[in-house]
This record gives sequence, structure tokens and C-alpha cells, in this order.
Amino acid sequence: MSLIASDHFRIVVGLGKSGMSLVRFLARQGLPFAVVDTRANPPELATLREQFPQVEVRCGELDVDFLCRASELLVSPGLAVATPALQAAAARGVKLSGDIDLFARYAKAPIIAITGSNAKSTVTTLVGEMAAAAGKKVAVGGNLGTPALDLLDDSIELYVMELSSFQLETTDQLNAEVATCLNISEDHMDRYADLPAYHLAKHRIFRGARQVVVNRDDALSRPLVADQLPCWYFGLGKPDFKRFGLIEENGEKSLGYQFAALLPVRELKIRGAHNQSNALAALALGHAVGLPFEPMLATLKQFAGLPHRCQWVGERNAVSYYDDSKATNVGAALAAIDGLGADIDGKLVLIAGGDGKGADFSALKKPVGQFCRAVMLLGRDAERLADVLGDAAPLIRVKTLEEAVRRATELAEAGDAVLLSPACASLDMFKNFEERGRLFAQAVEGLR
Ligand code: UMA
Ligand code: ADP
Repeated sequence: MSLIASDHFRIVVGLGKSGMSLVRFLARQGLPFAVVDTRANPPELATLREQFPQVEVRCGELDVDFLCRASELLVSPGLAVATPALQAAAARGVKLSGDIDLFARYAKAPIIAITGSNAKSTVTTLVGEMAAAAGKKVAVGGNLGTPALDLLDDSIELYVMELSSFQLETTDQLNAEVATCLNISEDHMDRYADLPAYHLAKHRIFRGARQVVVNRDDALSRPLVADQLPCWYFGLGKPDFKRFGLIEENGEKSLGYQFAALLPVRELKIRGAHNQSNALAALALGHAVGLPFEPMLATLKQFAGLPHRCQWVGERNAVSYYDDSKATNVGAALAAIDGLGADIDGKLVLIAGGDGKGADFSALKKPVGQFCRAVMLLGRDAERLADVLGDAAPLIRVKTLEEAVRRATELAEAGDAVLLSPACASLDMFKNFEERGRLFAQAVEGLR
């Protein structure tokens, strides 16, 4: 029995990675559909024309009358549901949906669903590795890596999904076995009217969840769900019944569950309080689906972190260089400045700036004042950052990442760290955060 009606005509909105995964899925099911994209030349156009020449594609401004020929629009995450043409179609009775909704309808194995402003990729990867270590046939993806629909396979025993607020906007019922919103801080304020609107999108992850994992250090992560729903907590405080936390005994901190220490923090390769929180979240999620502690702890001991997340990339004259290019919002940069700042003997020379996505940078002023020797300012929102940072630290405007690394190196003293943690997206100057990180590492490599 097909789970979606075959007599309905659908339109895939957007022809990027998600759009192309939708095309493959609908074609596999033999369902009728067309594709639209607002861009004149969307990234997957050539692939679509080559592999599915029979599919109608319309590029350019969205035509509401055409959209209304569909019973359902499958909207890519890059387009907001609030887009006027999509809203006009919805007002005329067309259903708005997305790839994650479809994925949830077809997935036959339990889903671990992970969202949050930061730490999604780290925790998703960790839980995926824990499940594999426990011998499960696991599929990992979503906002990270492989699009959700491309993961569907009836032999899979567990799905571990990173989901963005963009994907959740079109997700009606996810029905996850366990869902979590790891943390909430301001991000994507160029897409959402305000923080509550962004929060609302993220919390759609809890729809139909059978269990939830809650960060007790972040009130905004707490879902509005029925009291009887099984709930597992994590946080940096002392754990209690059904809680994961940090236990301190004889001056040594350990990850713990309920009243037992599980693993000394010093055995983790990932550094900083934020990463201890991430390790605890991963343990809570794995425990909720019945993964044994032994393989989960073995995974934690081996996991060295993902590239571009506070990644050590080199040392010159007793100055360390860290690539935190994935810090595309203020919350992530705060975690790096506070975490690394408290960890090193010297001071930080920070490289920040880029596309601020409408964020309020003011929370950066205090930690910059406390931990930074100087700040190199780069990219479109450099002046907005400068206005907020004021006299917290000397501010130096630079034009390129290479210049930023060179000037930072001139200022850094032995024991200091040069930290690329931009608090901004990269797209004003780079292809993506990976390219920004790679160029930073190259500039460090090129230092004499
Ligand atoms: N776009 C248009 N017109 C359209 C459709 C898209 O201009 O008709 C633009 C969007 O505004 C956006 C870009 O095209 O700037 C890409 O959008 P898309 O929906 O085609 O993106 P995909 O290629 O399908 O990739 C998406 C996720 N991208 C976004 O949400 C922007 C990818 O996450 C994800 O890996 C992929 O689906 C597979 O699931 C990337 C991302 O940046 C890594 N995510 C954001 C983040 O992590 O902060 C949410
Ligand atoms: P996401 O997929 O949500 O963007 P990542 O794991 O890729 O999350 O990390 C993104 C950024 O957030 C990195 O700069 C990383 O150092 C930082 N980060 C990781 N964990 C946390 C946390 N618990 N709180 C705040 N920032 C974090």
C-alpha cells in the first residue's frame, strides 16, 4: 500500500540537494510531479534534465496559478514557508509539506531527531557512531550530509537525523522515537520575524515524539509535551534520577548518569564545557533507544570532533591556531571564546565577521573584553560588530582572511591562540563555512 495518494499531482519547490532527493523519491514511487525553482539556473538543473528529461521544470518567479495545479507542494528548506507565493497557494487549499514529512511517513525504523541552534552535527555524528559501535545498522543524515529521503532503506534499524528549523517548518508529524532541541540561541534572524518564531519552528521536532531529551541548562529547549511522556535530562550540573550530568569526586569531573560516574572528562578528546554537554546529550539519546553504555563510552573516548568546530590546525612560535569556521552564529562563537579563553594560558586573538544574518552581536562584548587581546574584523557585517564591541578590545579591520591571519600573528604573544570564530555565515565572501575554514588553515600553513 502506498502511503501517499497516487492520483495527486505534486510540485517540488526548489532544485538543490533536497529538491533532487524529492525528485528521485517521487520518480521511484511512480508519482506525477513537476519542479519549480525561483533561481534562473538552480544547481541540479543539468542533472534533472539528464536523468529525468520527462519532468516539467519551471525556473524563475513562482507562478501561483501553476502552484495551485498541485494538491501538495514539497518545499525545499532554503525557501521559507512564509514566501508570499507559497502562502497564496496555501490560502487556495494547497498543502505545504517537505522532504522530512515524507521521510517520516516512509521510515520503518525508529528515528532519533536532533535540532538546536548549535551542536546538531556534533551530537548527530556522535550518536550515529555510538549506534554503529553498538552493532546497529544505522543511517545518519538530514541537514548534515545525505538528504533524508536518500537514506530510506528497509534494512536500516535506526535513523539518526539532524534537522534544521528550515526543514522543520514544513514538518507536520515527525513521530520520532526520541526528539531533542539541544539549545536555542539567536540564529537565522534574516528569515524569522523574531526569536519566538524561530523557537516555534524548532519545536515542531517534538510532534508525535514517543520520548524527549531535554537540556536542563537551557529553558528554551524544554518542549510542551504531556507529563507522562518519557523524558531524559542532560546538563552540566550533578545528575539525579533519569538525568545525565557531571559528577565531581576527589577533584575529578566525570560524565555521569543518575548516581554513577561513567567516564572521566579528561578521557574525552573534544574540549570545553560545551562539548561535555554534547557528550551528555548523545548519551541520553542513545540510552533512550536502548544502546548499551559500553559502546557509547568507547565512542566518546575516540571521537576527536568534526572539522571546523574549534579544530586545532597548527602552532607557530608557541601560538596555537583554531578553526571554528562553523561558528556561524553568536551562540557558537560565545561557546568557543568562553571555552578556549578559559582553557589557555594567554589571550585570544579573534577573527570574526561575515554575514551576520540580522543577529544582535551584543552578547559578544563581555567575553571579548575578558579573553581577547585583539579582534580582526572581516566581511559584510564588520562595522556592525565594531559598533557593538566598542572598546572591549583593539579592533583591526582586514580585507581578506589571509591578512587577518597575518595581522593576528603579529599581535599574538607566546601562549596565545588565534581563533577563527566568526559569529557570522560565510556566504558574503566564501562558498561555504568549509571553504572559509580551509583557507584559514592554508593561511596558517603559509606563515613563515
Ligand atoms: N533557493 C532559491 N530558490 C529556490 C530554492 C532555493 O533561491 O527556489 C536558495 C535558498 O534560499 C538557499 C539555496 O537556494 O540559499 C539552497 O536552498 P535549497 O533548499 O535548495 O538547499 P539544498 O541544496 O536542498 O540543501 C538543504 C540544506 N540547505 C538549506 O537549508 C539552506 C542543507 O543544509 C542540507 O544539507 C540539504 O538540504 C540536505 O538535507 C545546509 C545548510 O546550510 C548545510 N543548512 C542551514 C544551517 O545548517 O544553518 C539550515
Ligand atoms: P550545528 O550543526 O548545530 O551547526 P555543530 O556541531 O556543527 O552544530 O557546531 C556548530 C558550532 O557550534 C561550532 O562552532 C561549535 O564549536 C559550536 N558548538 C558546539 N557545541 C555547542 C554547544 N553545546 N553550545 C554552543 N556552541 C556549540
